[in-house]
Amino acid sequence: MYLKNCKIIFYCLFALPIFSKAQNIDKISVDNFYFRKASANDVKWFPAVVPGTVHTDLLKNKVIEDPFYSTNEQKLQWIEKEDWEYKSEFIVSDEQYKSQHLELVFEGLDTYADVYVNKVKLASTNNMYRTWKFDIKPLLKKGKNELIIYFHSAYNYAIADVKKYSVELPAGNDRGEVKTSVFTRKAPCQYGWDWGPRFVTCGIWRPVYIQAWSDFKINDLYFELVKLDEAKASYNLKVNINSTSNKSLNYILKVNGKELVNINSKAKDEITIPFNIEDPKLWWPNGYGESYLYDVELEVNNGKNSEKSLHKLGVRTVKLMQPKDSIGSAFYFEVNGSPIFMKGANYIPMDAFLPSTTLAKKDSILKMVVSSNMNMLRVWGGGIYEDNSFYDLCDKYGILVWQDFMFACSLYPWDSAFVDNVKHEAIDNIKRIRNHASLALWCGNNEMNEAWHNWGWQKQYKWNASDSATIWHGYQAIFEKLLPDMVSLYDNQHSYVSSSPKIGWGRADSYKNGDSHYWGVWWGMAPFETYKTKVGRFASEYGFQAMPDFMTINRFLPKDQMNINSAAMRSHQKHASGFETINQYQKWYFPESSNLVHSIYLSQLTQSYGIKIAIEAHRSNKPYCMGTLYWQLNDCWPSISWSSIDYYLQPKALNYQVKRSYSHVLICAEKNNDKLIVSIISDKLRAFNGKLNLKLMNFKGIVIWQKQESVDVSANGVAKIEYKYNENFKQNDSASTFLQMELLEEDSIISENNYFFCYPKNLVLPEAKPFMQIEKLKTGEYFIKLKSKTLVKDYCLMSSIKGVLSDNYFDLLPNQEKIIVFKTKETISPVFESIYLNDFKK
Ligand code: BMA
Repeated sequence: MYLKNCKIIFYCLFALPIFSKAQNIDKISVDNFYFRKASANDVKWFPAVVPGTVHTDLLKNKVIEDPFYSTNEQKLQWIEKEDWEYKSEFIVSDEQYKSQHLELVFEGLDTYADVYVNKVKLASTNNMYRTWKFDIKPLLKKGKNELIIYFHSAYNYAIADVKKYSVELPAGNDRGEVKTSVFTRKAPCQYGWDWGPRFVTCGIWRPVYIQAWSDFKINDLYFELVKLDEAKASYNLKVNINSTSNKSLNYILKVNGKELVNINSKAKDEITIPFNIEDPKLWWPNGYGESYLYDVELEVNNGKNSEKSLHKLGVRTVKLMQPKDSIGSAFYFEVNGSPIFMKGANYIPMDAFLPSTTLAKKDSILKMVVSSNMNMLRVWGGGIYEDNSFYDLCDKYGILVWQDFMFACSLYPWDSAFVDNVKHEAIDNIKRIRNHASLALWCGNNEMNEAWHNWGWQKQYKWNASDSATIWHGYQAIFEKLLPDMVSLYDNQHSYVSSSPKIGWGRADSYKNGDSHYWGVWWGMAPFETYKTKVGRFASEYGFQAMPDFMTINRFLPKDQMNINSAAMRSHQKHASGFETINQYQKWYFPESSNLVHSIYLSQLTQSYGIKIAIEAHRSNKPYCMGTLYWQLNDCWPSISWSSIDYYLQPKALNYQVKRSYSHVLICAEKNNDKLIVSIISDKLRAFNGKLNLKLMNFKGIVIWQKQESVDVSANGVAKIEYKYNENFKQNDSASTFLQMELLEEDSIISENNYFFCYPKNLVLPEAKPFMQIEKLKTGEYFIKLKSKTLVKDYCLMSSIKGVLSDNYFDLLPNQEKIIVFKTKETISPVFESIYLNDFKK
């Protein structure tokens, strides 16, 4: 026994190190950066944070005030007109210096950067979306080395490009004196948007490091699913390798720790490794089952050194289906062979200063997305191709991603240098994102096709026929040729559409073919009810603004500017007539507000009321309509916008409503002439029998009419039950009754909703005196128990401290207890204030 143990110890101490292989890549960190304004050479260098931006570095060094506070945005516009320099010293050890290759990698440089190593100019970059790699071995020495990056003012730099074009290219959201944004491959929304500030920043916005390696290196992998059935998933793993020696390499592939492949190859640049996963566990989107991910490890070694590449692989198929039918052409996604109704939102960058978004913040918002019952986000084309961590989280949480290429609402140049730059950008990002289980679709641009046909540009910019032909040819070259070609070359497993939408909302065809952006509500000032008739095949944009939470407003408004007309408030509302539009709709549906808190509350209710109508219309028209993505999920700074979650991740009323409206099974009602139609929309992929409970009651809880029905709901189907309105409901006062709807499956409630017969402002709500009891649990959470003798309409709880409420902006039904859970990290006890519609005078 003793001897045996000795052997084991010997083996562990001595044998393992002898047999294990050394890492083939040594990563040299490049940090300790400093920066300065380039025009003042004698000015001292300030410490910088990389990844970062010049604005956030200036803020950290107290050179500028908080760009998001008050009207500071205006004061900080000088920064974009300056050039900025960053420098770092890094050490290359003797051992590292012996490597055959020393490769400097920038995962992102924003944007026009001259890169110098030991005072020698290495390169000039011109695209923030590209990964830049340079073999710098000949420029390096052992020991201390210097890296300098000189950022040209993106604004000044691109003016020369603007001048080269004989026509003006539209860029309506660009608030610059000269519209340079479309000439620069840089996040369009940095130049200003109708929800965002203008901060044309610069900096090393993604990681930078040096890779020291010899003989071989894995460049990238591609998991190509060849066949999927219940018994197995067959893949071709395409490994792009850089092998500089004549010796063969070993390739060892493990899935969940089990070795599936162990082969030898002398391949120099590419090798295909077929492998099978038996009895595959599928990856499903949120709501449909587990989003299962396999751990895949590819090891490449030459007997001496090894490199390992780790991946999370979701086994699934996702296809965009666009069959023609008697009405037009459908637009839906099939996941693992089943048509899936997409419920989600449009996603914009989470911060005007992109690297400021922490992983924890991304994780938090994606958890909110999951708990809102969403299964899709559209990464909108005016921002960025997100960081890898974003797609990792989407894989983990089962959130499908509709990925736009970064082009929005404008027209772009077509010269060969620009197109070539876009080509490399596309290749970099397709390769980076294609293996994610969450990826569902590539889309060329946001609204550019619609804009070309419907936004009156030809007249506005006075293009003649030949200008128009050239511009349109330029558009086609990128969106109808280059990008689809790159997608089919590097990612043949995902579909591509050239523009979202194909047809603008002003044309009837928009509701018959493909995806649609419906902006008749908001931009067209149409009433919310219009959502019921303007139902497209897939609603990829529609939305309405609301003010953010009071806590958020408190953070960006000075005390003396706490009103809607103050300069500070107006500078955080980027839509020219945003407040006026909110007010107009509010007047149609809700009582008027008399102070700021009420304005916040009512604007949020108005937004949530409108979007509820839209979602119910989209879902009850399934399968004609197969998706609903409202505009917009989030904010990039504290602002008044279309978002449902604000910059500080404070949910608006809409966030709570979406959770209800996106439930896996939705029950809703709709009056149609003399009928009231109750719809049950099921996203379950199996049929079920449900028990429907309907109660018409007054606001004191007296039941006037009730009905129980057994309803068979088909798999992925919609069941509609019609009630004669006159017989059942009309005799009751529509201003003081409502229909409570519940759907049960095997005695548990799977869906509930309330239908009111008139606008909220016309309801005759009794005075409410809800009872509230707060209990602190041992876990640190609070239970808020609420009960009332009368209906409390649109009950909003406002906490004195930061925390998360399990529900808010709900209807508290008469005589029914409701328990809300409040989670907080703070140690002081919360105090809750309440607002509800009953307190507003008609
Ligand atoms: C949509 C988007 C954005 C814009 C939003 C609200 O069409 O694509 O361009 O912010 O409208 O106006």
